[in-house]
Formats: sequence, structure tokens, C-alpha cells
Amino acid sequence: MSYTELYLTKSPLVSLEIAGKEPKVAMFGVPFDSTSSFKPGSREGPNAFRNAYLNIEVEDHYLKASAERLPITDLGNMVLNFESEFMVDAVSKIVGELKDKGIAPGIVGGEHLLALGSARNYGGDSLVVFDAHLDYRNELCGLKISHGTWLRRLLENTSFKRVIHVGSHCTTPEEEDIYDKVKVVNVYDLEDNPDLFQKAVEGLNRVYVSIDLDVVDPAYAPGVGNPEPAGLTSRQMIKLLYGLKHTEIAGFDINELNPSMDTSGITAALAAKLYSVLAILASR
Ligand SMILES: [Mn+2]
Repeated sequence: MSYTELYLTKSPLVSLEIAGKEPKVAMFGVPFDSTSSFKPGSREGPNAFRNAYLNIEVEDHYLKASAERLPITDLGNMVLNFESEFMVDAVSKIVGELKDKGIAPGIVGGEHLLALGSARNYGGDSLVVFDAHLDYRNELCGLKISHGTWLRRLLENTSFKRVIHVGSHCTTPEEEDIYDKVKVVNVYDLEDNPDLFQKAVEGLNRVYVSIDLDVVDPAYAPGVGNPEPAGLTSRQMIKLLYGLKHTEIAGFDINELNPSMDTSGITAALAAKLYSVLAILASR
């Protein structure tokens, strides 16, 4: 072994190479916040996530597994580009290439709009979205392609057989037709009946999971672009992911991490924990 191998790391990349093991999860960051409708800054999210990921314990007590023993490859961040259609198209193409190699994308954003690209080309059976908002508007701030419209744009042309939306508590009248296409389990229903999530995801195959961190209450996750009070606790959120332990996770993203709103770094730490759980599930 040489000194360069002994003393140098690839930090802040979160790549973990394990001899003889091919990575099943590929991390990449999408530093994009051009359609931000409240607090911009999530373009800095991927690097804040990496810093947290390298400094929290990723041994999972419940799953009896450690993300520290999972080979993950960190492909870096997408090139900086402020144009929405370029970003969506690029994410879609990267995800397609990973899919062909049998590697699950594990993306960190950046705005939720990135999921329009990743979910569009992921080609699986089911989509599970966690978000305080439905993101099912037709237009937001004059934009048809935006972090508040991406789910409507996706469902206008999709092959997903089932779409489950979890944790919402902000619905605008123009979004109410979402119930025709999506099984919505809102935060109040979940509180009254915690089994609703498990029932909703029963029998799902090849799931793509998209988490907007604002689904978690700002008391636990203030570092997001559009904080909304009355969200989930961080432990509730983690437990919901455990509910997917018998489901094949073929890809995921964690988005809207905004370090400029996250002075203590607790949101980045939560993003890192959620990422480790999903990476364990996606590697099974
Ligand atoms: Mn949201």
C-alpha cells in the first residue's frame, strides 16, 4: 500500500469501495434551485448532505445492517445549469444509464423537480412520494415546469402502475383532481391510523422513492425551501421507510435540502440518515 492510498481520502465524496463488491447504489447530486418559490439555496444541498453523511452513524439498529458496509459509488454533482428542461433531461439520461447497469440511483437535491427526470426514466412499477405538498399544480409562479408542478407533469405521461403520496397537509383547490390518479395518505390520516401507509404500499414492486424533506416538521427539518408546520417527526419518517423493508427499492431521491436554512445542520443529518436507510434497502 502506498502513502497516497493510506493517508488520502476521496472525501467529501461518499463513495465506499469494497473489494469484490460491485456498487448497487450510485449517489449523485443535483445542485439546482432555479424554480424555487420561497427560500432558494437547495443547490448547496448535495455537498451539505455529503458532509453529514460522512459524520453520522449509519449502522441501522432496526434493519440490523450498516450502510458502512455497502458499496456506494458517488458520481459527484451534475454540472451547474439553471435551465429546468436541461436539468430534467440530464437527470433522466443519467438514471437511464444507471438502470442499464443494474445500479439504483440515490440522488440528492436540489429541488424536487429533479424527480420529474428520475421518475420518468426509471421505468419501474410504482412511485412512493413523501412531501408536505402535492406538487400537483398546473403552474407555479408562471412556470409549467417547476418544483410545485412536477408530479402533474410526470403523471400526464407515465408508465407507473401505482403512485402513493404520503405526508401531505397542504392541498390547493387546483390540485384536488390528484385523487383520480394517486393514492394520497395525508399526515392527519396517518396520525389517526398509522397502518394506512403499510396498507397502501402492500404488494408494490420495484418502487422508486422520492422524499421532499419538508414532509418532516420544520422543528426537525428546518433546512428546506418551503417549510410547512405540522409535518412528521423524524422518527415517524424513518419508521415509514422501515415499512418498505420487504419492497424492492430500485431508486430514490432526497431533495429540497437547503443549508442556508439549516444553521445547526440537523436537516442534513436527517437527510443522511434517511439516505442510509434507503441505501440499505436498495442494496438487498
Ligand atoms: Mn414540498
